[in-house]
Amino acid sequence: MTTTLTRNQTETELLTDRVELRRQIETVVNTTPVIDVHTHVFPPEFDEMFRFGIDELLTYHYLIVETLRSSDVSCDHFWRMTRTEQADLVWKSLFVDNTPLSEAARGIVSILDAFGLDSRAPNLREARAFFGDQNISEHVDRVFDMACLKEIVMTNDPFDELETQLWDGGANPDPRFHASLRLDGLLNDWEGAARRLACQDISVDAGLGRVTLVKVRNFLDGWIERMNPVYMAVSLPDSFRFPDTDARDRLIREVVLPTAREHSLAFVLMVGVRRAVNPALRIAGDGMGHADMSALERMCAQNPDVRFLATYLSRENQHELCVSARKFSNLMPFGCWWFLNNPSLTSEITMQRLELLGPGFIPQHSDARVLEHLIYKWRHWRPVFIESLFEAYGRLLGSGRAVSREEIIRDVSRMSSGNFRDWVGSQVSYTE
Ligand code: FIX
Ligand code: ZN
Repeated sequence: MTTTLTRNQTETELLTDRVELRRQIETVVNTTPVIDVHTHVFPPEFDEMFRFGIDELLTYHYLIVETLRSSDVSCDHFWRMTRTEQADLVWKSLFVDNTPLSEAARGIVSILDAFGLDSRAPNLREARAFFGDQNISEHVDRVFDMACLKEIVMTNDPFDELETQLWDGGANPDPRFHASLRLDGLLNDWEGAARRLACQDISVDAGLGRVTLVKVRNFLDGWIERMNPVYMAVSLPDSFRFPDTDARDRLIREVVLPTAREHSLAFVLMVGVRRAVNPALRIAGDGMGHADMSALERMCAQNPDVRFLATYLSRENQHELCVSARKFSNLMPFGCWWFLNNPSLTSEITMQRLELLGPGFIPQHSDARVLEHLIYKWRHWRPVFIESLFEAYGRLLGSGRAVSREEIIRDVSRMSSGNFRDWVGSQVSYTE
């Protein structure tokens, strides 16, 4: 049941019935295309960096750790196996010998189900044949459709040799794939960066003298020109401080922030990762820790003319991040990162953000590494978003204000793409 009210001479259908309210939220969320603001997915033009299909999906680092916990295979042995053997082992351990209850394992079930493939199959024959038969460009379109995605942001590392070759060769990615300039190599390992810069005939001094700072700045300017990124980004440890006394601090202060300001590029901070807690697990070996939010607050306070996007890995930082965002209008919280991307936590975090920030945040990003991850990450997210919005609009109704379908569309569009577009500028499109 809906009530019609005439307000400012506009007819607005107010959703006063909870069943109808829920139905409208579901329809809007399930049909509003999203901009995925942080992924590790690349388009087919990026050759080997374009990852798709069942073997890539099963050798996702989330599933590798789960496999090594439930089989007798050692890390060393696992890394000596071919990718096909690794995928077979993951399949047997997590999907045949066990029930795929974890979020990452359920993700594979959702992907297989989306393509009509059997998640109870005793081996990967059928799935391999299916993915092997796909026309790649049609497959990419289909995945974007299935995930209801409009555009995505890649993670582009200017120190990655393969990637450098692609950009040097005039890479021209599918316009749905936006670049982002990832600065981990520069900011988290200055000694290594100095060596890699030297290999590119950019000689720098370890002490970060004035000439070196200019060279690093030129390096970033060059990459911005080549990649046309939508933002610059870095992942940071839980021990991150600002100000600090290390090379990272000087590089952020004297190179990155001026670059952000002059190119009008947002700076993305992903905080709380403890890299290589278990080095034997390689890419799967990172952990997490609770970070000091006052570092970000100081950065926002000292740089009111720079726009920051931030995500924190620890559950304990989520409430603080909301409070910081209330204090700094140049700070946009985004996504439920990595170990947080499980329904129990995404639902808690999203509710907390709605309560403290209204629609002024970017609720989710996928962090997908393999094309078809986009399907499960977004399909698992939408029911959580629907529940959270139903709770929030339902409470509003209880307080005496019903919303209209148009208002739901406005809010969902804002959170799905509008907030990001406002932050990074018109390079990305607006979802209406
Ligand atoms: O630093 C990052 O961008 C992280 O998201 C990744 O490095 C991490 O391995 C990941 O895939 C998390 O989802
Ligand atoms: Zn990531």
